[in-house]
Amino acid sequence: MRNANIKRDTKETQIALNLEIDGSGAYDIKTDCGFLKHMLELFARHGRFDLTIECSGDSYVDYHHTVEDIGICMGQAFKEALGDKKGICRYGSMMLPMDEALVLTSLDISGRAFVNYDVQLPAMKVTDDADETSPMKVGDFDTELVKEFLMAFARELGLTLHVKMFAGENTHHIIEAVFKGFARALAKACAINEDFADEIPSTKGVL
Ligand SMILES: [Mn+2]
Repeated sequence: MRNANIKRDTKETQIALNLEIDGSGAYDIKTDCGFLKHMLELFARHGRFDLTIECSGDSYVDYHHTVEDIGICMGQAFKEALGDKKGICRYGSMMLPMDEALVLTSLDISGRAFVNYDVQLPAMKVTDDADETSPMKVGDFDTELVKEFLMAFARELGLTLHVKMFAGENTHHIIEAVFKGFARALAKACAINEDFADEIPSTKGVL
């Protein structure tokens, strides 16, 4: 069984997370960050990971700690569940359309953390006559937190991750394409290749 239980308690967040990589896409996500809950549910469903998360935290500040800390726990859970990574496909890519949005996710469970996040979300002007713009929110969710989530995840797992947006106008669609594509690419990379199920897919002999 490739699974992991992660507990993380800080003054900012309290998280209990349960992951089964070879699952059926069953999920139970408890966090007061509604948009992240929506994204994690479709992550579990599209990756066919079983995922339960209970998170309480300082969301009266904003969702920064909640999003980043869940990213940390997710990365730790995948790392622990994959163990020595024997037999995994290691690489995974997905070009994912979501209506008008089109996002490429390409990744390598390399043991080395690297994130290239090339996603240009629509920005809004701070005021009508201002030149200054600020990133969009989806509901009460700061969209800049998507990158924080992915960076925390990649750092803990040791994941090389490229996310590149090719088209998109609607912020909700674009971010949904990121999470669905990430889930499907990660599921491919985690999958066992039966042709070399006893091998670690690296000339170094270690990942
Ligand atoms: Mn949606």
